[in-house]
Amino acid sequence: MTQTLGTMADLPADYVQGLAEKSVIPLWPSLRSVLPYDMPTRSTLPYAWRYRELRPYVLQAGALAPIERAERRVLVLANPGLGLERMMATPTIYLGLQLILPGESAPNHRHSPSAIRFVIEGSGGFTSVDGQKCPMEKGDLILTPSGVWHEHGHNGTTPVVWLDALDLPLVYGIEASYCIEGKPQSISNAADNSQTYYRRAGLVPYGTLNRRRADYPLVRYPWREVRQALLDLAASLAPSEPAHLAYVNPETGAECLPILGFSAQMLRPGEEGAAQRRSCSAVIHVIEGSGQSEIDGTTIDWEEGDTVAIPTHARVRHQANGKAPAFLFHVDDAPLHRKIGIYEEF
Ligand code: 1HN
Repeated sequence: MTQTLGTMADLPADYVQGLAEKSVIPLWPSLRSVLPYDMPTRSTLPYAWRYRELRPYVLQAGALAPIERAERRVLVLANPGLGLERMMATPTIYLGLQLILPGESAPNHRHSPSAIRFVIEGSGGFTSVDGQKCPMEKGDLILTPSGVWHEHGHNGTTPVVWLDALDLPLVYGIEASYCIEGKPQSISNAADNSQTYYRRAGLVPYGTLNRRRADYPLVRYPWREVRQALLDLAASLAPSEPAHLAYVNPETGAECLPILGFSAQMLRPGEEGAAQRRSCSAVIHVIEGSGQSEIDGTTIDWEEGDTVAIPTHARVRHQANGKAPAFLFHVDDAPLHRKIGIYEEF
């Protein structure tokens, strides 16, 4: 093991200067900072955004920013360890709280980053995804994958707020983020695919057996059904087995988006959550209940509506409080880690 690497100060100033003028620097003084032993260097902090504190600001944005002048009315959840301007909850995950008021619409566009919406409150909102109108009720997950047209609207009577999660930090970081504006979509009157073609796990439209599989066959995952699936699963598991379901592409069984992965977990009252260390970064969003997460030895309390950032390689344990179960929505960059061959569990 190399114990002491040479530093810049060891080198003659004119040598360093001569290299810099040619846009070259020596590796060895910086090697350990880009390749630390055993554990990556992380700037991301374990951090909780508290919905109870943020909600008044979200609603105030409704008065301060007319939708026509905002395009998307969003407050960005920026990890304080990464710098507010960089708009990163973790190095790959962008998060925002988006508000849409009754009668408003947010115009049609498509972009290179992939996005999801996870509804926090309100009823009557919808996102149209390539002409498919997806109702947005509390806890529903809506996908708007890379390159797919999407616009939002609101037919209800109370404010709708949802959590946006995008792989924007990665796509922006590789200088590949851009957007195209479109005309309003022509919306089908049919129910979305979660209510028709992909009504139940294990059943797919017969025609998919013959044809090339769709990239994104299902873009809405209704919470009502996910919640019931978790309750049924938990009832049949041993108390030590986690009640945790991944959202996947129903035709391939693979993760539904290329970079970010999504899952839902039910923490039973009294459940001793197992401590887990994974290579990927993640966030949890509290759908229902309250509890706490221990992240690298720091305990963070949470309640309904809160969102918590989890750095890469952190040791994590989640526990529900009290007598009721807690339901968590997880976003992580495990699909990216798996694709590039760096995914690990410790
Ligand atoms: C976007 O397209 C939406 O469509 C929300 O609702 C947030 C943040 C960055 C880039 C694109 C949306 C976004 C976004």
